[in-house]
Amino acid sequence: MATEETLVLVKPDGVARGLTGAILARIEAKGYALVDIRLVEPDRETLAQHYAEHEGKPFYEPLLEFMLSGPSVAIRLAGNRVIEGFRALAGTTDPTTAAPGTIRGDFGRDWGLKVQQNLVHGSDSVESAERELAIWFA
Ligand code: RTP
Ligand code: MG
Repeated sequence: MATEETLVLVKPDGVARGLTGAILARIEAKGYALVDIRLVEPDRETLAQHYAEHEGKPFYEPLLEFMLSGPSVAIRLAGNRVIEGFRALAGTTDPTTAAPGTIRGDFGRDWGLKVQQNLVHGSDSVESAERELAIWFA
């Protein structure tokens, strides 16, 4: 079986708060392999592709504005069951209630803004990972 890959993003809040290193340390300590990593400043079109499934939702526009607010770090990450494994490391979407011990649970909270600023993105399926990796590592 070929080793699975996923797309991880350290979102603008994670980069701006200087948490990239701490997040990478958790990923490396878990044993996943960094295949590629780059600082990215996506345009609106790239983000619209990435978040196509959320178009029309109330948080869609604030989400794009947030993602345009500064650089992110894009990571191609590999390992057996890395898709579900990274999402377990990340924790649930809402950082206020994400379990302590997860990235979102330890470093995130509600800042009273229009969108959840939850530090990281991780692909949610093999299909999503293939689609998203093609966007960010074209
Ligand atoms: P992600 O895609 O970033 O890994 O996170 P996720 O699967 O846990 O969350 P998803 O439902 O895909 O939503 C994508 C991102 O949109 C923002 N969001 N804000 N009600 C809200 O304020 C809200 N809901 C979603 C978050 O930044 C979430 O990660
Ligand atoms: Mg998602």
